[in-house]
Amino acid sequence: MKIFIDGQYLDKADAKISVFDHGLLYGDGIFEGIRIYNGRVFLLDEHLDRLWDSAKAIMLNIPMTYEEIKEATLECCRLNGLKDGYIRLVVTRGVGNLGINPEKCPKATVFIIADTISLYPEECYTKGLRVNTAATQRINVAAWSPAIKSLNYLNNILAKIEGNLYGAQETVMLNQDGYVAECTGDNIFVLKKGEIFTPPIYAGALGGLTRKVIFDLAKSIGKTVVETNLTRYDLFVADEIFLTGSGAEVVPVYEVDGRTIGSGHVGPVTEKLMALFKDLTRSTGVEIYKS
Ligand code: PXG
Repeated sequence: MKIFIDGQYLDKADAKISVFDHGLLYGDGIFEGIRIYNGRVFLLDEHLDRLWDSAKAIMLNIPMTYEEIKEATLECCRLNGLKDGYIRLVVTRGVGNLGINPEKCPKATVFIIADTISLYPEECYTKGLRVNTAATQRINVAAWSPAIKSLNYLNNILAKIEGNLYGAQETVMLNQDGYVAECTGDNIFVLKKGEIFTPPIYAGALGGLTRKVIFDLAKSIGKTVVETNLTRYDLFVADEIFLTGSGAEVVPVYEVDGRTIGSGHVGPVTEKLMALFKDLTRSTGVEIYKS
């Protein structure tokens, strides 16, 4: 396996970064998790746009051009012969000293891993997920915005630990006002009486690219997604709930905090959107192997 680090394609055993890298010391950095389907990188430009937005928000200077990162990403896929898989693109603050000051880090570190992906078991898509709500609140948008796809996932991990203790497969996080923000690694959608709802970004969610795709796919079946504050009650009484993310794709939820959602089976709207999403992933994206 070849991994890109700062301009070089290295063997996995040699792909190492410094213990003085602030990405490691402080979680000071940003990343993207990107899927490869059918020889194409799905939503590559959208991921790169979000990477640049995250960089801007944390005043991180990406030491490569957009085109250079795009090409390095595709080259990583080629060198590893991938047709389907997962790309982890990371930009850290770089090597500094043992103080938090980012000004002491002269150059950001860029690395790109392209690998196969271990999917959720098939049962999760046919039956759905059992989900709980964490006591750990989502970070406040005024502290550091969850819209920044930062390397600091401790907030999500604390919620995930609660989910593990509960025996849940995913975990809902609420914001400081008690409204639903998102899950630890996915956005959340609720269907009630034919309408689709999702929390707004300012409730403490990442602006998920899969979330955005769902807005478009919903429109294609004549439905508008309404961005609005949701409470746990709204989840309990939902007809259907599904989660979205590059990793999870579109995955149904059958239970939240012990309450069965709708019929307890995958609902018709979720099923339709799952099928449309699958078609889209197989038919669009940036080609890795141009003939
Ligand atoms: N919220 C959070 C906190 C995330 O980490 C999403 C929402 C969905 O965003 P996208 O743009 O992917 O639709 C994420 C993304 C994994 C994995 O292996 C997780 C994500 C992405 C890729 C892989 O768990 N989460």
